[in-house]
Amino acid sequence: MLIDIITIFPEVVRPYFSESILKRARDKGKLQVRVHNLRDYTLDKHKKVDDRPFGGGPGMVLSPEPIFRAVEKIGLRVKGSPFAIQQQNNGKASGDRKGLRQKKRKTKIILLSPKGKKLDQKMALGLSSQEHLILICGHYEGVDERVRKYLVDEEVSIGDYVLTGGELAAMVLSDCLARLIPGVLGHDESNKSESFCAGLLEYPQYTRPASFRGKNVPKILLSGNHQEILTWRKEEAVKITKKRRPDLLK
Ligand code: 6GU
Repeated sequence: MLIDIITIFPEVVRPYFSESILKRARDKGKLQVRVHNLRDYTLDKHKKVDDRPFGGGPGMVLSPEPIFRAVEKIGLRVKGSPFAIQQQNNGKASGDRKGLRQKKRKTKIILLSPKGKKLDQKMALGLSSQEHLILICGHYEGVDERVRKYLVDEEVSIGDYVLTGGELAAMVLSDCLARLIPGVLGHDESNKSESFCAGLLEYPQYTRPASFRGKNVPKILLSGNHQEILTWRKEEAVKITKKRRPDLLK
């Protein structure tokens, strides 16, 4: 999978992909991440990416020009993307790519914003088969509506709260997707969504020592009886899910 991230804070986003499972996914060649500075795509000599809202009101709105230019430029470099095809046909790319509906487009363009559809594991599974994602990090009071209307395929939020920008959301989504790419997780870290406790909150885990400050690990976990341990874990997972997230049991 290739993920292109368009942001005004590339230096905030980049380091996250150099650690842990994200780094491993990249090292294994399963994931490629490119972080682009939106300012590099401005035509304005002051590299201005935003402007005041028409109609008045507080804050600033991200302008359409740099975002369209960034997406077009990134798309052109990817073989099979709608922009590459469009360029072949017309000799130049245009923002009007939504007229060019293909059965299975390689590139999906996602805007991260609190107005989007809420991310969950099901949405992540659907996106994880995509070859190429372009993630646009929204900011300030908003993004010019024409970006939504004429450029973006999907708008995604990571929950019902407001963040300063879409950067954290882009990292959350990328992390969640990377774990779903086959071969990224080792055998020992098998994906919980495939396990016998799929859809449930995780059962309690313990490690050594068996007795810590007088508090003991449940005996069953030390029994060596794998069938009984499995049963216990399932029961515990159901119990905690009932208590904290009854909505997940439906
Ligand atoms: Cl994607 N962006 C912002 N700014 N706030 C959010 C969000 C995204 N998802 C939840 N809150």
